[in-house]
Amino acid sequence: MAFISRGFKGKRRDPAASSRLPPGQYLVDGFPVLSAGPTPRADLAQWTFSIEGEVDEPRRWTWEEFRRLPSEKVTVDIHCVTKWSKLDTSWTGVSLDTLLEGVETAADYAMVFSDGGYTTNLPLEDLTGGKAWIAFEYDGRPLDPEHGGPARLLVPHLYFWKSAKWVRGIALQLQDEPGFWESNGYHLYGDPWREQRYWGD
Ligand SMILES: Nc1nc2c(c(=O)[nH]1)N[C@H]1C(S)=C(S)[C@@H](COP(=O)(O)O)O[C@H]1N2
Ligand SMILES: [Mo]
Repeated sequence: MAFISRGFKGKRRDPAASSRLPPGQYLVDGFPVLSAGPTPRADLAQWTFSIEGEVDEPRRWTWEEFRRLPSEKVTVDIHCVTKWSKLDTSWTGVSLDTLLEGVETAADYAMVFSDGGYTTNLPLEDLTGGKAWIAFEYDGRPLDPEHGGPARLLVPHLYFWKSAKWVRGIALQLQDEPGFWESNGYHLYGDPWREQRYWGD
């Protein structure tokens, strides 16, 4: 063959990356900020994380207590319902398995709540089994307030609106109820691989 290979320029489709992209998603450079309201400024001296609702005894950690819990570094792909995805994002956080250890509950659902009033719902089993963290570092640095600092939920197997920023706790519930975006047309569950973006998807 006499053709000279010039290599590819411009947009290249990396097959390994595209197999990791759920339907309808594209890769984004940078890290977009999507917030439904202003960025709350947490006072760490007042900050607590709670597990409440249908529990034998509510649990509550101060920031110091929370930071003394064992944490993990995780590298995960994230997928926003507005169609951007980011591969291999790296976080440090406390596994929900650690926070829920020993909690006795009849609940099957969780309502996650945040400073500023944001809420999001998910089945309790989507928070356990190594699938969810309360993250406090991104790329080895304290989480930026715009991205949910001091701490946010990270539940990467669901659309990123489930990863509540400025998280303050979880209410365990016997029944599923819509949170903020779920009450405004977003899917109750939000699996990106099944493209569950909106009601009826
Ligand atoms: N408290 C709170 N958490 C939130 C949101 C929000 O508006 N408030 N937006 C959600 C949505 S729609 C997305 S896509 C991600 C965006 O996170 P980022 O701003 O770090 O990219 O946060 C989710 N968590
Ligand atoms: Mo989103």
